[in-house]
Amino acid sequence: MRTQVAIIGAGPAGLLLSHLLAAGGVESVVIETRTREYVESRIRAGILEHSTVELLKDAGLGERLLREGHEHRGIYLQWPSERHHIDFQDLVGRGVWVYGQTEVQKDLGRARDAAGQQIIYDVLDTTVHDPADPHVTFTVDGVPTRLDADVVVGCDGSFGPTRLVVPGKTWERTYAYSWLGVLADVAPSTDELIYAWHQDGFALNSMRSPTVTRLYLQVPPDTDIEEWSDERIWDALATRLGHGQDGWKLNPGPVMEKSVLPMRSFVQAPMRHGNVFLAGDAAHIVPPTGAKGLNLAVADVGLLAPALVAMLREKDSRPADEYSNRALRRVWRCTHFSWWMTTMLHASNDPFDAELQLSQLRWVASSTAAATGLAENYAGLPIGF
Ligand code: FAS
Ligand code: PHB
Repeated sequence: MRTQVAIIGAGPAGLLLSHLLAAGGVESVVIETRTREYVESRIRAGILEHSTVELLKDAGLGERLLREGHEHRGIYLQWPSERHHIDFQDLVGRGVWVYGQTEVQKDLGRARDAAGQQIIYDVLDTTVHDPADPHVTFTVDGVPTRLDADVVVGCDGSFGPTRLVVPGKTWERTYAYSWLGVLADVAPSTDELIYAWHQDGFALNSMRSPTVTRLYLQVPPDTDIEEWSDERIWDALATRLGHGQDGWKLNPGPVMEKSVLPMRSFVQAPMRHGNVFLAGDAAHIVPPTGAKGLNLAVADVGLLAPALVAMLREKDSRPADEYSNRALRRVWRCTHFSWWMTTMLHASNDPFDAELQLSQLRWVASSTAAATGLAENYAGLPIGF
């Protein structure tokens, strides 16, 4: 098999890259180790930055998003007996959209089907060879297969193989806690997201639709989900989110899914070696507190797709040569912001930390300058920042 761009991974980065390359007249083949059903059913991100929505709209992928998604002006920051709205629209003139990654994934899959995109699911033993003149080998239906390409892009997520053929430096930070994520079949108890600091631990009240709520609890990193009954989950959420405070009530409901998510920061640089590139979680991981993971993947692809079109169609390699440095500027900005939100909001056992966190929260809630800093990072900096 031969193509211009071999894309490893059919997550949002991989499918969006194939979509934007095709729009630029560049052919690709996508290979994916899981089934399509599995990829589309993974419950992950829920918040799209303004620039992500603009890019998806410009790529012809915004119709259902604009119809079924919900635009939010901002978020609430909360700590015991206080809740403050941070209005991104007022502060920086843009908000964010609530639209689940599962829906983005389905929209991308349908668009690629309509375009006749070749996506090979259920592959095994993916290996990238010869970064200078790359090809990919893998097994599908028991048949060893070779895919030759001008370029290989690793969109293979946090544990994919492509990163291993891109030499460079890595940075990693793990956190002393994880998130317990809950999907509940109940109307959200709030109009916009509530990020709550509490001495028992952080809690987040997010959502997916007018009838489905998404919630998270800070838990110890080695938490066994079996230790958390639905009742215990709802009790902890009610305590941390301020149920009964100023008349506000948390509506409990049937839990449809619950899982424990690890928290870590990871960056690999550079994001290119020869004609092998990295995009999305393959190159960087952020703790989800800043709602940056999916948006960073989109931003990488928003830079890489035109660079590869220039390289392969116009024989202009300058944008591809600049890709890694330009992408990493945003990666580090989002890595810092995700670390800042995480360390500001997650309880530790250190009373000094607690005072620092509460002071920072009071400052952000009362200072336009501080709130604007949060707003411009959360709502998202322009692609190519
Ligand atoms: P993805 O991981 O989505 O896709 C990579 C794809 O490559 C996968 O489909 C994988 O099966 C495939 N692959 C891996 N190895 C392969 C191989 N050897 N051969 C072929 N294919 C291979 N972000 C948020 O903003 N908010 C959240 O709440 C949030 N929650 C998350 C929860 C979990 C459990 C995880 C893991 C991530 C979460 N994220 C969240 C981050 C997430 O949304 C990612 O940022 C986003 O999926 C990145 O997209 P991709 O880079 O496409 O990586
Ligand atoms: C989500 O809805 O899944 C979500 C929202 C905001 C975050 C993390 C996750 O910071």
